[in-house]
Amino acid sequence: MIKKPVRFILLGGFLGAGKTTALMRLARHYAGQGLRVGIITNDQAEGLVDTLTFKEAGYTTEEIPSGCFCCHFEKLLEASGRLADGLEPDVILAEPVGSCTDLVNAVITPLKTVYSDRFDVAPYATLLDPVRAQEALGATGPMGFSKKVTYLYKMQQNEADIVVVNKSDRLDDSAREFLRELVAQNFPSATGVFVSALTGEGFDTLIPLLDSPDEAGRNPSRVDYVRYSEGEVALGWLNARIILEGQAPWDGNFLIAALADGIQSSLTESGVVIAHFKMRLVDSTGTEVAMHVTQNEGAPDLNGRFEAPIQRASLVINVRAEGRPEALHAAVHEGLREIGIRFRLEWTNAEWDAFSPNPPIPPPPERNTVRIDP
Ligand SMILES: Nc1nc2c(ncn2[C@@H]2O[C@H](COP(=O)(O)OP(=O)(O)OP(=O)(O)O)[C@@H](O)[C@H]2O)c(=O)[nH]1
Ligand SMILES: [Mg+2]
Repeated sequence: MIKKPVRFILLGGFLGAGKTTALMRLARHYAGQGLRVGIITNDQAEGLVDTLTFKEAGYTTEEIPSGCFCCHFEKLLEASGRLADGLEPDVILAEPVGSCTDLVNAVITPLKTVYSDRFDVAPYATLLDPVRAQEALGATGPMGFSKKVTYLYKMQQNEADIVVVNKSDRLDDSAREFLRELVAQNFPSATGVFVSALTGEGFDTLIPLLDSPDEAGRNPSRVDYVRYSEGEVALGWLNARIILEGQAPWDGNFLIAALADGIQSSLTESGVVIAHFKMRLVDSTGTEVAMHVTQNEGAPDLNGRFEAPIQRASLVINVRAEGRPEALHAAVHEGLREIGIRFRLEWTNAEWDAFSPNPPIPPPPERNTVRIDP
């Protein structure tokens, strides 16, 4: 039997812009329409918090670790092939790693041309965090990224068919108007939309755009790979998995907030610019609290609550930031040392990985003409 091409929706945007939150909302929408939804996640590292989020919500999820979709195009084909063989999805929702750009040339164009029998590619949308956008596009912000990372950031939106300003629940009318102008001036070829992945506002506008038969990837950009590499390697990644064990029970809600604050302060003191710092603390009953920070200043975003004191828990820490991996390592280590003393607990079984992403590789020209069927 000949299979119908699967609708392929890639949702890009910088680290912490809200891709996972928005994709969860889109997944619920399409599943609610009776469609089968498959998810593909992507990161420079393995064992992603995002993959767990999608799997726990019950979605069949494939993870492509250790590099971006652009550099792992074959793995993207393989992952969608596995979804097609098992789940036979109607829609694939894909989240590229938030430090990746040139997705139109490297992924969307080959999928919609060479593999049009397998994929029906949706217009390409990227998400923006409003605070980050104002910093990166030069409007405000003393604690913004360097020019190197800002180049990467701008190129991410430059190639989008739809630029989506997310987190609009935090915007008043004047901020909204300001951002509307900023997006229109900087990315005139894209359609601008405001949404809140948290509340659902604006999805009644975004979804018809994603579902429209408009051509995907109408704004391919000419990415300077020297500058793109400089931007990517200026970033640092840290992943840690740790067991925390106390001499006496402790308050997990208090601990995760204190640890977030300690690490955020240490990162800031060492001049590291936070892109996305996330943690998950899970107690022995399986209760968990997730924490996200997407700026150097401001309170962490905490989801979930422990109702009882904890004696033993597992902790996952992911930091993505502009800074050297050693500085990320030192800040996280210091944060853990402080809570160790304060809560009288020990941390063991630590698995650490701190690194800068590998420089990206331009897509080979034959990707747009020669088919590979892994
Ligand atoms: N206020 C508000 N917060 C949001 C919204 N969407 C996402 N967030 C928060 O922003 C933070 C980052 O969201 P994610 O969905 O994990 O962002 P991401 O783009 O997937 O991040 P990476 O995978 O690290 O690149 C979390 O604290 C979310 O709860 C929104 O519409 N409004
Ligand atoms: Mg994510």
